[in-house]
Amino acid sequence: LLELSSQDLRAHVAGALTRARARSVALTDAVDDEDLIRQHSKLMSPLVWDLAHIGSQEELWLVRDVGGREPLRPDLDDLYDAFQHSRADRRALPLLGPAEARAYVREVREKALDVLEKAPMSGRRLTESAFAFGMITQHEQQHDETMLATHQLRRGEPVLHAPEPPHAPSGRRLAEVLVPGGRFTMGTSAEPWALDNERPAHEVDVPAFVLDTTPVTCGEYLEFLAGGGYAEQRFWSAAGWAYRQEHDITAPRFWHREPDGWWRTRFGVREPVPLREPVVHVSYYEAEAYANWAGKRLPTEAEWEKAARFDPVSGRSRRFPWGDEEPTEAHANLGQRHLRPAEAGAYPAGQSPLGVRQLIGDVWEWTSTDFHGYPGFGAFPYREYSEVFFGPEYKVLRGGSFGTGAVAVRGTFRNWDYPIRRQIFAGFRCARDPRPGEVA
Ligand code: AVJ
Ligand code: FE
Repeated sequence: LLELSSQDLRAHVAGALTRARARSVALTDAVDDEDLIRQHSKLMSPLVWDLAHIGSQEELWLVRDVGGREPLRPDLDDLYDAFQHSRADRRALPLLGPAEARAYVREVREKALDVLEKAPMSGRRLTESAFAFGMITQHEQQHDETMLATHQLRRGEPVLHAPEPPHAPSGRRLAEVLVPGGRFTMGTSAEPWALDNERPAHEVDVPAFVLDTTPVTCGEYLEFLAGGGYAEQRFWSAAGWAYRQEHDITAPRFWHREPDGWWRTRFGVREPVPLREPVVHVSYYEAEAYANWAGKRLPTEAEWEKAARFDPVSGRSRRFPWGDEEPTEAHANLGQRHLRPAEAGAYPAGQSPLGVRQLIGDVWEWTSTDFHGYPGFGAFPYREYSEVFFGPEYKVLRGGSFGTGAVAVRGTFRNWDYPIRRQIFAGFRCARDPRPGEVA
């Protein structure tokens, strides 16, 4: 990215901003005004809040900070500050209405594109300006994924439509692979749009482990249900069992038991639970219980990243499982191109050198690691991006989902959430220690 000429860099940034905006517009134009201001769940903001928040952050970081321009709407700073108001409280704020919010984000975008035309795109300021544009592009895509999760929570007729994802190719495939032990480079100091928590690059020794080549499917998860997975405390951690009991959780979110089997609701469509598709909308605690039931465990974050980035031939950590090229439609199910995960085993072109598939896209994958800064972590551009979340109450998720924008995920990207959360597009894959004799 930083090797592009300043004109090409401007065009690249403008393209990424425009794609994010097309998605935000599609997500907010899909419903009527009443739906935009409604709070569909206390876990989520009204869609109209996300929209204006996207504009407000863009005003702060691009128009004011990079561009040094006068504030457009300083009166909005507090309203759209995520730390001032919890999601559940945002509905009651004197928010911009749908038409005002649309006009506001358009006006901010015009100014931001003007800043982009005039910003120093070479020399020392380049890295900083390019990062600010990258951060804001990713921020919009992250809120687009959040808005997609809000769509999943809304009731009513389907309003979003997309083609079906590809099937998995037929033929035999290994169910698990051995990832050899040894040091690898985790995190990055080079990726220009990496956020603070992905930095810096550092060496980690990861002993040999065995990893599933695909995420756990709904069909496999149904065996856990049928095998008493939700009924037997021994599969659950203490915190997980308390949560399962308190909320009487007996299946993934959006699943319903009918006389003829298990069904689910997906963006307003009722359909039989698809057996070959990765399970989605499970909490960390359910993932952990499944892994225990299966005689396995969840991967650590370092294991996940080693499987996704380490090239055993060169010994180098790459940007993506398939190499260093940006994701294409052939590599991964990203960006809401499809409205569901693809069958387990799909996207052979996106597999890692060891044959691990769908690490990027389809479903976010719970890891067993708490969210912390890497050795040498430094917060930027503000502590609230990630540092204030470090600690044992958040678990790290990796790899992105079908709803994650391609610019907002990579082999080093770290997401985090509470272990009880199920409205996000989260699934998991299992790992285990090698058996005696399994390591050469
Ligand atoms: C990285 C997805 C946890 O949505 O809370 C959006 C991203 N940060 N606005 C979130 C984010 C500020 C963040 N996650
Ligand atoms: Fe935000």
